[in-house]
Amino acid sequence: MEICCKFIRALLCYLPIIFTTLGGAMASHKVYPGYPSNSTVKVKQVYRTSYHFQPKKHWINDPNAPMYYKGYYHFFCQYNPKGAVWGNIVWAHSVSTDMINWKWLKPALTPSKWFDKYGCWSGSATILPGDKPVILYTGVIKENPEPGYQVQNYAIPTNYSDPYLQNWVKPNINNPILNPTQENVSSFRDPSTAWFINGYWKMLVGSRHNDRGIAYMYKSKDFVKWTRAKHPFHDKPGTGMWECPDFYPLSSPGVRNGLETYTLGKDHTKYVFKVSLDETRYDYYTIGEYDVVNERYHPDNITVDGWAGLRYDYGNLYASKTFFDPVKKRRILWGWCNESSTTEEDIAKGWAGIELIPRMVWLDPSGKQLLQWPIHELETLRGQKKNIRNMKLNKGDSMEIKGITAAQVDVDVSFTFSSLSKAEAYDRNWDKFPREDVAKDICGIKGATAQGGVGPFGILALASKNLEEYTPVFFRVFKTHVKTYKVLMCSDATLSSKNMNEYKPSFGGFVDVDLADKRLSLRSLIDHSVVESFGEGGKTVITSRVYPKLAVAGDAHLHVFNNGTETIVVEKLHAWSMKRALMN
Ligand SMILES: *[C@@H]1O[C@H](CO)[C@@H](O)[C@H](O)[C@H]1NC(C)=O
Ligand SMILES: *[C@@H]1O[C@H](CO)[C@@H](O)[C@H](O)[C@H]1NC(C)=O
Ligand SMILES: *[C@@H]1O[C@H](CO)[C@@H](O)[C@H](O)[C@H]1NC(C)=O
Ligand SMILES: *[C@@H]1O[C@H](CO)[C@@H](O)[C@H](O)[C@H]1NC(C)=O
Ligand SMILES: *[C@@H]1O[C@H](CO)[C@@H](O)[C@H](O)[C@H]1NC(C)=O
Ligand SMILES: *[C@H]1O[C@@H](CO)[C@H](O)[C@@H](O)[C@@H]1NC(C)=O
Repeated sequence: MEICCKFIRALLCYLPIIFTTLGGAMASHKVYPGYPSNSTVKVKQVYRTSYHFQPKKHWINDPNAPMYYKGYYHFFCQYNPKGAVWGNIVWAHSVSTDMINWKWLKPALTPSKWFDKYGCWSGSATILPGDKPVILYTGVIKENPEPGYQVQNYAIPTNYSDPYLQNWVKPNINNPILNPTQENVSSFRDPSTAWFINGYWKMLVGSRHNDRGIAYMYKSKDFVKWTRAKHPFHDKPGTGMWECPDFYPLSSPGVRNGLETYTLGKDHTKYVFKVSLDETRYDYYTIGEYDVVNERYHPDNITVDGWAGLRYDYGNLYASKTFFDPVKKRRILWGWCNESSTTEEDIAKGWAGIELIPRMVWLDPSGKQLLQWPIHELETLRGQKKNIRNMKLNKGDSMEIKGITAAQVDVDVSFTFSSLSKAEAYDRNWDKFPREDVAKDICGIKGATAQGGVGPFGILALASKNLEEYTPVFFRVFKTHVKTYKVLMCSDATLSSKNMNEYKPSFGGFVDVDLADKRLSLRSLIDHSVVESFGEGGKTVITSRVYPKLAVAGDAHLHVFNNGTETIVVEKLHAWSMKRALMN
């Protein structure tokens, strides 16, 4: 039945892609009239995270303008100060010395001028010479056409001596810096961080023309008068609106140090271009080259352009943004993780949305994809530790990891096996699934309960005592008809909770690994209602939101398991109870 439906969906996919109109509402968020201003009386603590970024209450979404300034990391995000659903958006602002413990400041930008009267939407920071930060953001000047008439503005701090940058001004002169002329006035948003090359500042703005997603490039000598480059920087038919474009240089393969954004176009050859695709609500990137002369981006042919390609996260991550940390010379990725609960549940909780743990990103030694890893500062929250070495798991075994707080834990494990001969056959019909969903669809068919050959093996996160509820995160190895191996990683929320109303997908992604050493590693950051998992050192990352009824707080358990015929050895496991971060 399940499989049958998937095949019908796969067949439908062969028809030309038809994009649905977005039903009138704000392109990115459903609008619930009245609700955005329902104030929260009492915030429900159950499901609140203990070490992921979130405000004391209410709704957050896109990360905005992450940067470092005079000893502090600054983080801004889209925030509804009045309620737990999208609306009344302002720029929340927090500062930190480690990106883990945060101090809440007053909002940096709120609608106050004719050029942002109906909203201060997403944007980015650029550090101008002389250590002068400037924010570029989208202002909404009219409610129509829906989701609003969009322009680009700038804001600057009023006091550069204040390391908290508590006050920002939006000068009347020169704002808006960009008015749509040929661009679609209601699909024109999310200015990127700017870079400087050959005497010009350059930046990108996301847009669309019919079903063609577009990143327009603009250039300026003085940062206030901008003109559009002749061609789009990059575009692609059939992909719909491009939100939050991000573009940055990469160091050589395997080198963890990041590069300053302003060095774009200088001495290196590889770049990342990322967009958040409104139609699918995932973030996609390609690795490619920057043609400085023609002001265009060309994805390499080893990465797939067109959104069947690479994602930062195969679960809930959207509207991400990177910045260069000049202190530790690394590029850091911030991503928004929305709730999987219903709007009614969010209103009852009094909050919605978290930001994922900031991740360091760098180019994999293969040059074919990025690697991502939680910033090392997170490790300062590690407390009570549990270690396991060389423990065998036969088919059907599951072993509890005791002595840690399983609802609030960082677990890092490597699994080994002695042979690939028992790997299940990869069903060639699966390649008929829509390409961007193949891994997810296979995870849907082959869950942890479908016994296999090499795998499924992994962890059971947020498990209730008698396994009425659990969220398995696991690997499964397939052998293809041409005798190569495919490694699938799944994070399956289907059995996470008895609650029927929530969004409980089984997310999946393939892991590009050669298996020569017959070893696979998994690190999961488990935090009450989020399971953020890094497969094989950050090659494949999947985040799930889950809301167990039984496996809460002290009643949550953590297991390792194997449901394949090949014996799996837990070579090493480290699990740390996590302390609570100082959070806003
Ligand atoms: C929220 O506001 C709506 C419309 O103003 C009202 O009908 C509803 O009862 C409110 N809900 C809650 C949970 O307060
Ligand atoms: C600017 O910030 C510095 C450092 O916080 C502070 O001492 C000074 O009073 C501020 N100046 C103004 C005009 O607010
Ligand atoms: C312009 O954007 C709006 C809002 O997303 C969309 O409905 C419309 O189809 C777009 N028009 C074109 C020509 O792309
Ligand atoms: C990909 O690009 C490389 C370098 O430009 C080229 O040598 C190779 O033939 C291309 N491969 C395909 C499949 O187009
Ligand atoms: C392993 O497979 C068996 C048989 O399908 C199933 O009953 C059991 O729940 C599975 N274990 C896990 C951890 O899913
Ligand atoms: C997060 O929520 C789920 C369930 O409502 C939706 O299916 C996703 O589209 C949504 N993701 C984003 C980025 O809004």
